[in-house]
Amino acid sequence: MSGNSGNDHLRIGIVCHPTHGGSGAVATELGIALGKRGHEIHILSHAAPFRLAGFHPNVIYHEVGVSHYPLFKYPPYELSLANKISEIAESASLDLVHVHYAVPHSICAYLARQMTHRKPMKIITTLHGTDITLVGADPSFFDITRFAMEESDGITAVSRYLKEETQKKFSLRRSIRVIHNFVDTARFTRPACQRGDLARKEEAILSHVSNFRPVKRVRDVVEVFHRVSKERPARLLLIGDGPDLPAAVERAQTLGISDKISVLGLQDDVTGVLGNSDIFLLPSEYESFGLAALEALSSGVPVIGTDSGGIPEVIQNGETGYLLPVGDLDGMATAALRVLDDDDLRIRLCENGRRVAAERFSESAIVSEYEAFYREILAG
Ligand code: GMT
Repeated sequence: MSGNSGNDHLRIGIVCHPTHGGSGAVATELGIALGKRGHEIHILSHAAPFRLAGFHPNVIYHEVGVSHYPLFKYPPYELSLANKISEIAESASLDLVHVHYAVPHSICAYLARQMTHRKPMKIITTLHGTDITLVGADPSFFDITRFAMEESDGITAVSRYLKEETQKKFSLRRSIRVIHNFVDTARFTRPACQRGDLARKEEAILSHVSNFRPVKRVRDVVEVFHRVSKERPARLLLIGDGPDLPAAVERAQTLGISDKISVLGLQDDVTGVLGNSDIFLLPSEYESFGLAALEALSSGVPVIGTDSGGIPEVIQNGETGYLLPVGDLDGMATAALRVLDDDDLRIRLCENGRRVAAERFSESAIVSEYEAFYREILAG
C-alpha cells in the first residue's frame, strides 16, 4: 500500500461525533476494523465514541479539549479540533484524515492541512445524511460545507440516494463514491440478554432504536404499535434518547398503552434488544441509510419502515421486511401483524435479512472498499 509509513500499513486519523448515532458508530467500527488489519488509527473527538469501549489493537483515542474562557459565549471547538488534527498529523505522520459527518469536521481537516507543513495529508469526507440534507443545507452552513467538500481529496456517501441528493443540492463538481455502511454480522447475532429480561412470554417484541429527532417520526412508532397491540399481546422497546421522546411517551399515555412500552434509554450495546425482537420499526421521514435497520437484519429481525431516502437500498420490500409510504400507519401495522401471525413468512424474512447483511453489508467487504478508496486517493 502507498503512503509514507514505510510499510503496507497506513496512519489514519478518524474524526467523528462521539454521541449515540450511526455516523459515530460507523466511524468507530471502521477504525477498530482497520486497526485489526494493522493500520495505525488515531480517533479524534471531544469525548470517547460510545462504541469504542475496551482495548483495540492499533487504535489510539485523542480527546479534543475546548477552551471555556469567559470571553467566548460559544467555546470554539472547531479551532481546537483543527489544532488537534494538525498536531496528530505532525506527530504521528498521518497519511490521511478521514472525517465522518461533513459539519464541522471537513472544514477542520481542511484548516489542519493548511497548518501542516510536513507532507500533504489527504482528506476524505464521508457524508452520512443530515450533514447534507439538514445541517449543511442550512444557509448558515451551505457555502462552507460546499467549500469543504470541494477541498476534500475524496468524498464518500453511505447510499446512492445521499450521493444524488448531495450532487443536486450543492451542484457539486466532485465525484462521490458510494460506500454503504456495514455490520459486524458475528456480533449482531448474539443477543447479550435473554428474551425473558425484556418482555413476557406471550408478548411479541417490537423495537425502535434512534436519536428521537423529528425526522424519525417516533410518534408513528407509538401509533403503529398501538394498532398492533389492539390485536395481540405485544411490547414496544424504545432505545435511545432525544427531543421527541417525551412526546412519544405522552402519546402512549393518551392511548393507554404506557404499560406495554419499555423506555430503555441510551444503550451502548443494542445486540440484546435487536436479537430478541420480532419486528424493528423505522417509520422515518427519510434515512440516508438506516444503520439500525441493517443491524436488525443481521440480528434476524424483519424491518417495517418507509420507502424513503436510502432505506430501500438496505431493506428489500417483501424480502427482508416491508416498506410503506411515510405516515401510512395502517399499512405498517397491517404488515407487522402479517409478519407476526405467519411463522413461515417471519422465518423467511429473518433468513433473508441475515443473508443480505452477510452478503452485501459485511464488515470485511466494506472495510476493504474503504482501504481500496484510501489507496486510490493516496495514489493521487
Ligand atoms: O441524523 C441522524 O439520524 C444521525 C446521523 C448520525 O450521525 O448518526 O444518522 C445518519 O447517519 C447514519 C450512519 O451513516 C445513517 O444510518 C442514518 O440513516 C443517517 N440519518 C439520516 O439520514 C436521518
